[in-house]
Amino acid sequence: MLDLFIVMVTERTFVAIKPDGVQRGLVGEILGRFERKGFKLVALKQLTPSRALAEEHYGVHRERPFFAGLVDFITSGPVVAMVWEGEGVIASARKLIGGTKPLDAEPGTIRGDLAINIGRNVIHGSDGLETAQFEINLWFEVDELNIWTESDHHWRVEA
Ligand code: DAT
Ligand code: MG
Repeated sequence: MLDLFIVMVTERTFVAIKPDGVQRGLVGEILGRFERKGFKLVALKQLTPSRALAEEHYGVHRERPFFAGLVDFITSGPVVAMVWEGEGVIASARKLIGGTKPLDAEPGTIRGDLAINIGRNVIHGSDGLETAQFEINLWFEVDELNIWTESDHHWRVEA
């Protein structure tokens, strides 16, 4: 008999706490905001990115004047890389994160509350569906992504 399992994968996004966030002891604060919102954590690891990984991750910015400094910064120490899952998680994570320039980011957002400088803005989040898929594949192996259901799932998401 053939058992056929169809796994419905809801939207996922890639989020990374940058070296400044890790050095400043903000990992718990930042993780907590995504947890409290109700999104599901499906992958988490700490690593110091290689230059190759950083350059690929920020490839769209390769020609920008800040690119070299950005790669130096992101490879300077441990990063906490995550995948969060849930309906609308890509756009919602960007809202939780706030604008790129922390001084312009709204209070209540991660960057608005926890950062000052554009080059030290504590967190990265994918900016769209294709970017999210690209970045998840770049930072994680398939077997690092956990398929699970929160015990209180029905209290978060209407059945
Ligand atoms: P975001 O991280 O909000 O998606 P982005 O993709 O435009 O922003 O840029 C990637 C990162 O590069 C950003 O988080 C911080 C850095 N960066 C962007 N613009 C910069 C600038 N003008 N000077 C220095 N760093 C900059
Ligand atoms: Mg970006």
